[in-house]
Amino acid sequence: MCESSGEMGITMKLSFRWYGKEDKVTLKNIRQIPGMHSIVTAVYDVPVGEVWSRESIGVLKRQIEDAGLKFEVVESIPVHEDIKLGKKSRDRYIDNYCENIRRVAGAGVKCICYNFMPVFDWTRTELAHQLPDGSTTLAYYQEQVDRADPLQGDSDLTLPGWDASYSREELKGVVEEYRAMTEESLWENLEYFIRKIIPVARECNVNMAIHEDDPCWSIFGLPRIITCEENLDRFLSLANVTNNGITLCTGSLGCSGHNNVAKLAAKYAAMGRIHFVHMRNVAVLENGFEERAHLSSCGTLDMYAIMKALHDNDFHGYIRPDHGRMIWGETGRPGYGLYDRALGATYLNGLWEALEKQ
Ligand SMILES: [Mn+2]
Repeated sequence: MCESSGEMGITMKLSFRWYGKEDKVTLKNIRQIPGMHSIVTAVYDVPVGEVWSRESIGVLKRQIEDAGLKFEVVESIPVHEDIKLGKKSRDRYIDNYCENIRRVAGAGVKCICYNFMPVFDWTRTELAHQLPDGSTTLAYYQEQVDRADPLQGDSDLTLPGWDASYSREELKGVVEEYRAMTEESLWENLEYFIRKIIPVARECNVNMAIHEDDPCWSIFGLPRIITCEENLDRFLSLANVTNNGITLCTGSLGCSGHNNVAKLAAKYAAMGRIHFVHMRNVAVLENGFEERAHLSSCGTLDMYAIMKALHDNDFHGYIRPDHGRMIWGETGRPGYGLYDRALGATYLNGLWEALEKQ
């Protein structure tokens, strides 16, 4: 029986995203990945902005603990668009958000991942781009994004990751609202939100961990602000307390050649402000990027250097393999199959063990 890495003292806690009992990847599967500590999941049965029922939270906790794993990370509690847009109705949604923090903290959750991206969340143009080895992966090609501009009337294209609950007209409406907004006003709305939620997180002993914008540049002229070192510094200074931290997503930051991810990992880990890490390798291309296998030589990122930066700066938060390719004939949710993410987890274990022992 191998020990979970999380039980061996102050070290990283290996985790794995699970989409609930509808997920083709089962808790049993996940439990058999060596060193697995905790499950990363969320309540999916209520609309964005509403309060999660204690019952649904309790069911998740029970399922996960019955499988021998811990329920300590939520990804994510999504932020309602009215909060990002700074509408009058935001106060109600922020109250709900605070209540969700209290409720998941009450169930033992220690870390909450969220993002502040206008409308589109993560953006890719292909979900099953074939790599030379026959595996398929998620990819982003700028020329395809340019063709899918939601405000171009003659374009019927949509992109994966778009919120399907919006009609085309609604999507146009909300995109126009954001286009009328500057980056500075998005910052103001983020600060307003942070000032309300961080005191609650402190009371509840929960670490909030904002996820960088994915990819870390503006899409369709919409403002995006969690994109680079300068902006991460600014974000952390909005509330200069441990509970106001980040999810370091190597793929989101690393798809832009401007970000030195290992350097950022060292800096923010040393400050004690990285609570959660998404480890993913990407190949940075002239016209975008492709997600790749975790191994450093498969992409642009030096995964060893990033893990070393975390290790050498006493990182002891949660870490999970981020998206995986589809391999060995597996089908399912793009990026979230079992096999390649499990290979990724094992690779991360190997890097960490070597760092511990050297
Ligand atoms: Mn991520």
